[in-house]
Amino acid sequence: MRILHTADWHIGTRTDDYLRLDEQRKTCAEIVNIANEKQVDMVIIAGDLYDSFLPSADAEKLVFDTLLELCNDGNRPVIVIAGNHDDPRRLSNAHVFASMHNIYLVGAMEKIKFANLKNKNVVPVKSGVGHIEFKTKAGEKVVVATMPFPSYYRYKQIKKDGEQLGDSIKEWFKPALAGFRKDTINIAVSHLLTYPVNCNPDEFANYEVVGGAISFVDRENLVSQADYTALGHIHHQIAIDKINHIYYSGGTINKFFDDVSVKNHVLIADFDSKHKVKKVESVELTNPKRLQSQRVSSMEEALNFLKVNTDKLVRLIFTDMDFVNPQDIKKIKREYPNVITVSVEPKKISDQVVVTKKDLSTKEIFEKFVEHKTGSLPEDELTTLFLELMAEVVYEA
Ligand SMILES: [Mn+2]
Repeated sequence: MRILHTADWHIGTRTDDYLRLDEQRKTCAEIVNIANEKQVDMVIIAGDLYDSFLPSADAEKLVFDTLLELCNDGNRPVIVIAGNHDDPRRLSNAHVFASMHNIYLVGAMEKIKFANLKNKNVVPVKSGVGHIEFKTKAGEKVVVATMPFPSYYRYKQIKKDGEQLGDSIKEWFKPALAGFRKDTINIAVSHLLTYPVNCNPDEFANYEVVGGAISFVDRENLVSQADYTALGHIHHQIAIDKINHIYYSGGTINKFFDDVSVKNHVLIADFDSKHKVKKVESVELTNPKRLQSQRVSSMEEALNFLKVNTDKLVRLIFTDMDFVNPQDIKKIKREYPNVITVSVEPKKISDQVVVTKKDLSTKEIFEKFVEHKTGSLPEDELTTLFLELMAEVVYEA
């Protein structure tokens, strides 16, 4: 049994105002090719299929076309869960049609419905709340336990006093994990942040900013009896736990200019006859663009940079120029369609000390706000409560 694990496609996304759909079309085709060439038996997409709750018609078409190709005429199950960017209901609305093609669009923790498929390489045989079991022609059995993006809001629950999200997630995941058996290959799928993660401290600091420490799920809670855990949400490929096989596949697009060094991959996991992971292979995607933000102080410098960076998407920032000729900018945009943003910084801004909200932590912003309104700093208790609430809001967002 061989699975392909991918996540965070963010179909329909833009960088600044630049629509990335053409690039995503190529990446989707590349993923289909990999699945075919590697003769993958099953595909798992661990959330954030779309970039927004209301994807464009073009984004939806690309997703439907790609899922249909991936399922290989119903021979290869494709399991998709909702990420925080997906509207769980909108995603699962198409399940009623998708399931006839061996495609499963899971938005919520409910019983996964399947069609009666026959004479296909891998067919669904039974299901329950959050899980589904498949059987291959060779007789291998696979159970996939799904947990779409978990938040109190999505699971229609009110956070109780002293309750940790991580503990609740463990409870919510239970009915899905109940599908696992000793005689099956057991695969868990979710879209969340977990710790500890095996990445450099700078990256980890970024994740903490995104999720707030309160929103991280202890990886111990994910281990359970899964032979492989396919995660989404973090756009870098990370092996959280190589012994228990907990992986983030990473995304398939670089959305931000600070992602410059990130490469995109899918993961391919092979299971042996004893249901254990035999090998996990990372396959790099060649179509996602690299992004670079470049500061230049003259037109000559800009052109020299652009001549050797035609393969990247570029944000050009002119510094130390009193006046940039709009004709020159037009010319750059015409000759270098990969330049997606041009901006001009007023001279000497670097000499001034400007403190913006970007330089402050959420705690500092809150304290400054309370001090401004009341004349004194907030009590520690109030700050803690505020940060807890913020962490949940940010996590959901
Ligand atoms: Mn994402």
